Amino acid sequence: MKNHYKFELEPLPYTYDALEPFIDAKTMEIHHNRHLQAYVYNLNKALCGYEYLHSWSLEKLICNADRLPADIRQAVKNNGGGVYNHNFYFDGMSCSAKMPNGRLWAAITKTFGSYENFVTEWKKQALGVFGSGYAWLVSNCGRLCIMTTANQETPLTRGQCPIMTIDVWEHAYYLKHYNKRADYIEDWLQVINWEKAEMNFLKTVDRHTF
Ligand code: MN3
Repeated sequence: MKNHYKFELEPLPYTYDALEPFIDAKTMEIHHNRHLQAYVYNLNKALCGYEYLHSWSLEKLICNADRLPADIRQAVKNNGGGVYNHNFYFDGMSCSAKMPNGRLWAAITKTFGSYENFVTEWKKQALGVFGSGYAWLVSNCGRLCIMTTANQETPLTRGQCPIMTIDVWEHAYYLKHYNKRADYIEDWLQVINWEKAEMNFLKTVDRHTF
């Protein structure tokens, strides 16, 4: 994946209909091919006149937004966050979701008491996002917690390492689930890419404990 200017629309690792019946093909197509495409386009548009920023990674742009020229700062925050968050969200789903049994699973059951408790807390947080945003499972030095971000803010700017995320902007579910975010969250729980989440978790554990 190209991780600096000129940013590109990263193809999904599955087809648009792969997550049926939980997430419908039309929602996936519009979400990826229009919403994410617009974030990519607008991020490039903001950066195009600033050659010295063309080698900066997406993470560097997001984490150093305060160092950016004032006239593009908000556009890079919004659209850079939009690209980062959507890539994370799309990569974090799978049509062949297997229940986990690795170190993340052990950490989840240890932190929350049980998988059921984790799901209860996850639903509460994802439902509680007022307006548009995301719920995240994050790791801080290997310690798990669930957090939310508004609009296109990322956990990176709060020093948290993301493990998995659910996009709760209405465009992520409105065509199929209408206003019923709880039903969408329930369906999303069926398509978590646990292998990817495990990989993300191991990266944060390795970084801090070895
Ligand atoms: Mn979205």
